[in-house]
Amino acid sequence: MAKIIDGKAVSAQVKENIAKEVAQLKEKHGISIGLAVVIVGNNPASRIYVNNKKKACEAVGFESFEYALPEETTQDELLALIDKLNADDKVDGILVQLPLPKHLDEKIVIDNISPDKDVDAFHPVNVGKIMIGDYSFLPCTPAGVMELIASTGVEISGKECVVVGRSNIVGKPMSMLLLHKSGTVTICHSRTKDLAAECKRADILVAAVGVPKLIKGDMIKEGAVVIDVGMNRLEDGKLCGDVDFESCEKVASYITPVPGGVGPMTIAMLMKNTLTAAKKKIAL
Ligand code: L34
Repeated sequence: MAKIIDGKAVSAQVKENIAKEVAQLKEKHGISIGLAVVIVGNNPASRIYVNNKKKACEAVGFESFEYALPEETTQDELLALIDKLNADDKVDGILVQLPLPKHLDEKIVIDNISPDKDVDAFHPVNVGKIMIGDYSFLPCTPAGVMELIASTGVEISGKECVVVGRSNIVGKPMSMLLLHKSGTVTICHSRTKDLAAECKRADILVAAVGVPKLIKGDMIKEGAVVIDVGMNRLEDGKLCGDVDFESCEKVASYITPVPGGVGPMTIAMLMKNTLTAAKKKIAL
């Protein structure tokens, strides 16, 4: 039976360390650190995630500024808000919760966030830095996954790492972080010919495709580390990952649950990036 990786516990530890540093910065430099969180429309899942981010800000000692905009907000209105936040000294980090309503262009919105305040690391400048291993800002979800793998003590170097999913926010940056730790990385996606065969080779498997319970126990290698980034809401309202937990926990050595796995780590890494942004501002 696999050991369960406790994302809540690991994230609590990360946040505790951040809180200590924030308290010191306040004392020594008298600064306060702020995160602006922008949410457009009424996506109930986004609302939960944004609330969790605000709670985390409070826990580590950041100020959070919420901008909850109506569904019918125009692109120009949203860009005007971002300009204002880019120029606001109280705001160290800017997060625009995705997905945005369909009439808004996510790419243009992200391009307009100042790269120095881009605590999601979604801006092309920061994405480029990730490619070359310069982590000014960590991509939150992949960085959280790396912390969870580190918590198991399993070495990445030389291991077969399989990432299922090729999104810009998870799959691609995830693959880069594993590569930088000298894993042998395979990226699988919807056109992959034999997904089961690819997964079966993985010492470390990261599932981030958004297909409920896609990865079954008979698709994974005995003793694999299995990380589930999936956050699917079933019709009964229950959350479910991309990994079929019941069958996989019998085969894996370590496995993350959903909820309580990667989600809380994404938020902890967002806090870390916001602290990084604030420290850069005062050139620490
Ligand atoms: N801009 N948009 C931007 N940045 C992000 O980093 C995100 N993401 C994804 C969606 N859109 C984004 C998040 O914040 C996914 N995501 C996220 C964050 C937190 C949690 C899940 C997804 C989370 O807190 N998960 C809890 C369960 C929450 C629940 O009950 O629904 C968990 O334990 O996994």
